Amino acid sequence: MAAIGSGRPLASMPVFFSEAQLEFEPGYEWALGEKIAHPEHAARAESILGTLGRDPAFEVRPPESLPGGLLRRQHADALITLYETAASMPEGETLYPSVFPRDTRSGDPRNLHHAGAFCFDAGTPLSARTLDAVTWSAATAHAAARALMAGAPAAYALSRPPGHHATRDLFGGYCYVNNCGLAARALRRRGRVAIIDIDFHHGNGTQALFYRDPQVLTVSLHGDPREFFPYHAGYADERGAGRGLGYNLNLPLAAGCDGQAWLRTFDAEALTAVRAYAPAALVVAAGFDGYTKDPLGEFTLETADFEVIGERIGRMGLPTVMVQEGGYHVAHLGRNVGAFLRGVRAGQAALARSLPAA
Ligand code: OKP
Ligand code: ZN
Repeated sequence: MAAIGSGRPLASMPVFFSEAQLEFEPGYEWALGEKIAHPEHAARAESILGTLGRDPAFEVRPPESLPGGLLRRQHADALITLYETAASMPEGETLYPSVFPRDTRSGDPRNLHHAGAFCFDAGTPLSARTLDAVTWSAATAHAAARALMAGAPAAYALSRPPGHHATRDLFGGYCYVNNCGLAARALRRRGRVAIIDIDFHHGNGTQALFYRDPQVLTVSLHGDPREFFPYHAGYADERGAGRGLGYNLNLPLAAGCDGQAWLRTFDAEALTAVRAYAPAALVVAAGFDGYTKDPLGEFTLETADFEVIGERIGRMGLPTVMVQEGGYHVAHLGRNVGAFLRGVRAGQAALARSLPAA
């Protein structure tokens, strides 16, 4: 078998996506007492497919189905059982947990009235379609990691619903299964893995999964959690625990942060930490809600900034899986993702040209 990412930059980058991911629609959520259209809807994936689908630089294909039992190796048995229970909800119905017991051990995952025991926020609904959609979303991340292990230098998982807020036991923040976690776990068999989270929101789920694990470095740049979701995690003093101490890096940034300031922190802190760690592979939690027009995020990143971010990542010269996270300006999401992925390719290609031929 080829070493991970041993290939030259490919004629086309593999993009994984399954139509089943379009079947889940959260519909609405409550924002400070008001019912609003849910930002995490299927049109996001269609926007991305609209850009990548007609660019020969990318090859969109369905992932292989996830190996049985894989979700339960990363997540609590009860969490997955809850999604299975929800699969028999009446078609078209959505359930928003609203009772959150402080003692989460009291939850029965076969009773949907107990869903709040497995959830940490009220904007992340369950329906009959949730299990199928999140399993296929997870499959895209797993397939992208497998593409690297087969020699691809880079691969993109169009994972929707997203994953970086999902912990071992809890769903929330529009996330049900931690897709980046699954990619990192697949790659970890070949060596140390670094995860860089560029979504506007802190990846609290990913942080929690690997908090005690020195084999996976987690780095996140995000809006200051004193002001932004998930509020209860993402502070700079969270640095890992036990043998994992020193292998979690949080870089909170102030609202209004622009591309220049963002990239300064990215280079000086995030990429420096990854370089020092010298991982065998990189996973990027690729959220685009730092975009200046994004309705949720409050940074002022432009489309061109995402291309530069991609290029810097590509120039790291590491086999890289990009896993889709947030990004809610639907009309511009596709072009932001396209710019980012083209940047990664350009960065990897530039590096390959500057190295002596093998
Ligand atoms: C998901 B991802 C209150 C708003 C709650 C949750 C944001 C989840 C973002 N109704 N917002 O990181 O892009
Ligand atoms: Zn986000």
